[in-house]
Amino acid sequence: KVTSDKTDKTDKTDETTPGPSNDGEEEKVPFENGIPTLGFPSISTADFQFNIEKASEIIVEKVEEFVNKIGNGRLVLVDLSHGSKILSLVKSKAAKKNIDPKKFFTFVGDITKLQSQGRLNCNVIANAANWRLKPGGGGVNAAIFDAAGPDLDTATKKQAGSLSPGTSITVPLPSTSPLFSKEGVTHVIHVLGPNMNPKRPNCLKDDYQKGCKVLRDAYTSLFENFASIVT
Ligand code: AR6
Repeated sequence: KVTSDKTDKTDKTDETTPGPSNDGEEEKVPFENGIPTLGFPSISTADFQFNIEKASEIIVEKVEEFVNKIGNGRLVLVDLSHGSKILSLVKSKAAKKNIDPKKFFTFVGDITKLQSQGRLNCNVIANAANWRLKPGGGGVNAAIFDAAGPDLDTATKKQAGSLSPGTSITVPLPSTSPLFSKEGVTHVIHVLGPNMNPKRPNCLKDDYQKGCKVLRDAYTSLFENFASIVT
């Protein structure tokens, strides 16, 4: 008798399958939609070359500070791959804190396709922006501006022409943007983190005292802006 008729994929080498990054554990993440949810990338840790160990400490510290100040809202740290170092560092540090796992979790997927590919509705997403708030340039910034279409650039320009490191700005997305209509994203929050990459403007040249302060300010600003949308 053949007993195994399971169609589940157990191949954990599949890097493209979106979902909660519970690596091998039972799925615990609730997929209820309609809950105010911020999907955010790890600010500054790729192109801006910020140390991921230090960044993971700051993310967990700031999540712990804000997770109970956002009503019934949720915070979700997103990255593209199951191999993401920042996701695994944050996951293990958050597990040691008293943080409700329904209100904060990590998620593997493309932040511009969370609903269509990952069944996770984030009504707000954060962007790791550049100081000029310009489309393109690679990373999550290029992905978000591409997915949102020209509406995002127009709406962004109405709010501001530039950002200082450690600050963020909320941009309501017009309903004509595909990111709104296909993914249910109503707001994008652009965040400018500290830059440690000498090839980018305003490099902090390894000054992590300043860098950590700017990254803390960036997450404070992001989570405060999310709180003012949802509470
Ligand atoms: N979905 C989810 N996460 C992503 C995606 C995506 N589509 N794309 C990248 N990430 P980065 P930074 C993750 O480099 O370090 C730009 O050129 C990525 O794996 O986008 O703050 C801007 O114009 C990483 O974990 O942002 C700025 O000049 C995280 O997003 C500069 O890069 C941030 O990576 C900002 O650099």
